[in-house]
Amino acid sequence: MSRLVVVSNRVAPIQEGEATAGGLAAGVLDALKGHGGIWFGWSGNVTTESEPNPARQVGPITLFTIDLSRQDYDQFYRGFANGTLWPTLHYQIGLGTYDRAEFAGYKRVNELFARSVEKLIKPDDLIWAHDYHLLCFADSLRALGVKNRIGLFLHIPFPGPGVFMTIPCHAEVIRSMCQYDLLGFQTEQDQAAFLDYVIRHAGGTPLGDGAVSVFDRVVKTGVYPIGVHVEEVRAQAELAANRRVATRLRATLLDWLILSVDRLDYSKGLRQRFAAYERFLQDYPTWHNNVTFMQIAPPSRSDIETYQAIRRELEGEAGRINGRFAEVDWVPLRYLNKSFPRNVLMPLYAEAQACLVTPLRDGMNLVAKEYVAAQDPAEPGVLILSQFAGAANELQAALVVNPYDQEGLAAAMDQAFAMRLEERQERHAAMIKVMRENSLERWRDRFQADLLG
Ligand code: ADQ
Repeated sequence: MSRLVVVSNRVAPIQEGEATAGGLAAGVLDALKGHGGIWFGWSGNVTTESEPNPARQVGPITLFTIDLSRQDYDQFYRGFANGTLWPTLHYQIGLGTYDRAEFAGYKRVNELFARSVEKLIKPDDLIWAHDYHLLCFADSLRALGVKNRIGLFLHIPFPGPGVFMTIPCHAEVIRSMCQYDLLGFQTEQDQAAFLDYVIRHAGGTPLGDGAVSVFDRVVKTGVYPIGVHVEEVRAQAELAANRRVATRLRATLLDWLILSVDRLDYSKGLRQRFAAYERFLQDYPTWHNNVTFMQIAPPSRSDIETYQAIRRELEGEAGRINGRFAEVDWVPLRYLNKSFPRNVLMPLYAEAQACLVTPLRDGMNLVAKEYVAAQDPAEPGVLILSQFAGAANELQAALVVNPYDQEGLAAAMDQAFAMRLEERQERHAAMIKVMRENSLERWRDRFQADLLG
């Protein structure tokens, strides 16, 4: 069995004995716990030190981190990764910016990662990189003569060539991506979009089964929808010790709770969701005094202007909507700019009769899966899910909506509250079945097997 070397922008702050973290971290940790291995990434610190930090051992996993300089952070992280790639890969081309110096900084940090990782690896190690921060990482490793199998899993969407080509250096990025042996995507749509670019615009020849011959090498692609630990989520949701906050919440509520949980990000469709809730309150007054919409959205990437703008706007909108509809004894919208630990969050999911997950685009969206997994199968709530979340491919038994359609979303909220128990149970059972099949274990095992093969 080859040793696994995981490389991601950040290394999760793991401690032995603590509850497992979300998505990426949980999957990676499982993979590393089994046979041991290395996890490498940025420490999250911006310093003037160029020395790597001391290695840290957590069980069989060795964690290696480096710091970034201010210039690296600005050009790589705030710049090309989150100012160019993130918006464009989420189809938000109007929000994308481009700067040649930032792309140079992005490549420089990918090279820095490669030089650091090269010192740690043995010839038969399997190298598994994650996400849009590392599109040029395999290219940098190859330049150092590394011959290992190297794979990348992209957690976010990959758009069609028409959108991707708005990034001025698109051809160079694609050429670099093709230095990976395996590129994993969340959905068939993302895989097809990538192959479309490579075949029609980079001279690639399809070899069948997702493989393509391009730039004098063979690149495999595959679809690996990321999942959650279904039983673990339900157990966390039910555990009495975890339920204190949920019980307090329930005591302050009227009958119906709609919950949303997101990082505060423009791709998550919060602005459109607030507008749809206002529409719901306007068009369905029978629910007045009986319903609460609770949006949990801790700020993220708050030193980037587009993120400051969405935060300002939502604060204004929350106040305005409450001002328009609230009564002395009823506040229709609760907006919380804070994060909750998972053991508190899972019982909150279980408390909500409906969950609104309405991103404008999302690679997968694990909140949708966690919400379903947290429900009591005898009395499940209803998931209202954007057709543009990767999760919609699997969770077809959700109420699938178009996040741009305010009236449609408002009607879905009404439908969710009015839905008979039997229908809720049927929809829930169908979603749990797919989620058990596409488990986190399966995601990890299939990717690793394909990278090895
Ligand atoms: P994210 O964009 O961060 O992830 P998502 O998958 O919804 O989005 O969430 C990841 C984890 O963060 C979940 O486990 C969730 O519980 C947790 N989380 C989110 N908001 C939270 C909050 N307000 N408080 C506490 N915890 C919160 C990226 C991609 C997704 C993809 C994942 C995994 O953008 O499309 O599903 O990676 O591949």
